[in-house]
Amino acid sequence: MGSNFPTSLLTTTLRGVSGINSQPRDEQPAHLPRLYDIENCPYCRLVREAITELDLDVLILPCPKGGERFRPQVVEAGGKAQFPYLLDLNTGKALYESMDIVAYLYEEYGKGGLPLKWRVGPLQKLGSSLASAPRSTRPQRARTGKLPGELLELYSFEGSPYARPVREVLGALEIPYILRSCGRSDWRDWLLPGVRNALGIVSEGKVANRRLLQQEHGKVSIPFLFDPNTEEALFESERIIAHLQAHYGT
Ligand SMILES: N[C@@H](CCC(=O)N[C@@H](CS)C(=O)NCC(=O)O)C(=O)O
Repeated sequence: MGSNFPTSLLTTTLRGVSGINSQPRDEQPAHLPRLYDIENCPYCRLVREAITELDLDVLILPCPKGGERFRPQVVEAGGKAQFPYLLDLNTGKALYESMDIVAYLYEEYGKGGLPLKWRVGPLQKLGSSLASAPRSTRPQRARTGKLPGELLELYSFEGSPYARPVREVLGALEIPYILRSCGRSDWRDWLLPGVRNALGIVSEGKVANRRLLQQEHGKVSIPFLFDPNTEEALFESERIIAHLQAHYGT
């Protein structure tokens, strides 16, 4: 992935374990919470980190600069173009402000209250802004692509340096997608897929989406894309990006 990977890894490293570890959940909410999101926005990143930590599946509606597909929905619903914006049809709640959204998600879907680190909002925002810098040279403006008939499903976790470039492409093309959370909850989850393979270790972690990948597709490797429109199931970020460009690119 050329120059793409090192800066993505740097962004991940600068956030430590944030957006990597998960508290596995037994079931998902009835409706997917909707996140109007900008991939490279440091405030949206914080919300996506909490989404990984809470092991939540959500619907991502990309709103890149210059985007016309979903941005108007936010202005109409909330009165201004500010991101992140969360709309939760399970409770009817609609929120701006990253820290308010994180606190809401923990209150509604968390198990033990808001973790200490999330109580120091300004520090998190500063850390996330620094971590966003290495990716600031990536194209971030909308290049609106074709709208898939059925929603794509991306298996990802916020800290994955391989999943980030895929999310950036989906974001720029303004392609909505179901984000299937695949954070880590077990030491085996930390081994790279090739190492697990070589050692004969099967990843039987507690995160449901990881288990599903293992059971249905024979391995856990992030990112993974399922495209119901072409019925393709794809591992490997470069293959996924090529698929997106070929089918939905402009
Ligand atoms: N205090 C807000 C700041 C949100 C914010 O400034 N987001 C930027 C994107 S990083 C934004 O909405 N910019 C307007 C735009 O993109 O049109 C929060 O923490 O959520």
